Amino acid sequence: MPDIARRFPENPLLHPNQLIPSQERLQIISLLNPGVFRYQNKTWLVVRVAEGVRQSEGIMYIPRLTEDGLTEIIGVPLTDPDLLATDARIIRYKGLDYLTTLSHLRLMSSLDGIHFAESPDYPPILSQGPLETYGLEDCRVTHIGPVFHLTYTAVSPSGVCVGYTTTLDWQHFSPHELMLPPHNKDCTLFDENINGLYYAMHRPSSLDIGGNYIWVSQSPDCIHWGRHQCLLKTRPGAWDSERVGAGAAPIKTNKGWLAIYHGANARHEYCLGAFLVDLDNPGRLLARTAEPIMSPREPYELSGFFGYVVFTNGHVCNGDLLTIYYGAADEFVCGAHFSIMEILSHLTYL
Ligand code: MAN
Repeated sequence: MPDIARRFPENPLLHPNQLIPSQERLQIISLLNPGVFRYQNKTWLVVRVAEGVRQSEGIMYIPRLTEDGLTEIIGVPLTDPDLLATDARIIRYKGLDYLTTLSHLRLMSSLDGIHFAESPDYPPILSQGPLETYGLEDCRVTHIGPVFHLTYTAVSPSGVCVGYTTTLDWQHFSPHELMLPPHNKDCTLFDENINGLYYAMHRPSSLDIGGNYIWVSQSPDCIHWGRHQCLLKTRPGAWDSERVGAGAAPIKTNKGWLAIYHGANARHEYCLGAFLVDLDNPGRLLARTAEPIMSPREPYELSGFFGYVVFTNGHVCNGDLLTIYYGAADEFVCGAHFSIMEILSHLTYL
């Protein structure tokens, strides 16, 4: 498959063993899928820290939170006939779905965009309330005026939905809100209002008729979302045949808003592609890449917690240079450069 990414020679930038678990009884399984922003002349990552319980012989442990934020660990014998564990990420037990890991978000910053460190001045972002008891994942950060908007995946027994919070200083956050109900994830705001309205891309899922498509919606206040339009669908037989989901805030170019997205096929292989929407009407799709612009090929992308995955939800732009940060094999954080002009040249217009 084609690949126009220039990967950082320093990859992976972050390994799970580089940070300390949030509690002694947990271990960090993966550092992945960071949201990205610039603040105080530094590049910052909102890293997803996925933690699990060290497995002991014959027992599978499932971590989750109570509604009061306390960690609870369920132990299930591997021989239990009610246990269905065929995916490294999700298990079904007694008819209910659980995640094998529990994620929270941590801030890490860097002067050079390569070496990232945590600071005690910036506390982790932890689950709040009943809709986040299976954790917070895959945060997108959009900077509009003085406000940083965070849209992330909030998981609980009630489903997978889009959570939302804002901050001005990364030390104080507004109470977490439910932005879009289940099943919905991969939500990013546009970093400019268009015709006086906020715009967001997101990915609701339909189980039977329909599928895992990217939708675009608008809002007068970033609370009430409507005028929903289906924007980008999966393509049968292609690399993005099963699901598509938006990355970080689309990039404004003179040709339109350029969005980087992930697509997966039936084998759960995740690649990145790009599409372009109209500057004045983001519900109008103009062009899309036929082939991926980046596909898993390095050892750290091909094998890990969940292999054959490149997944991005954060980037920074500097002129023509696009730097994406991405999760590799759902275990490591990596970086890659692209030329925006080169991505544009790979688009096929509709
Ligand atoms: C889903 C999400 C992501 C993850 C990919 C690949 O889209 O859970 O967090 O990176 O799958 O496993």
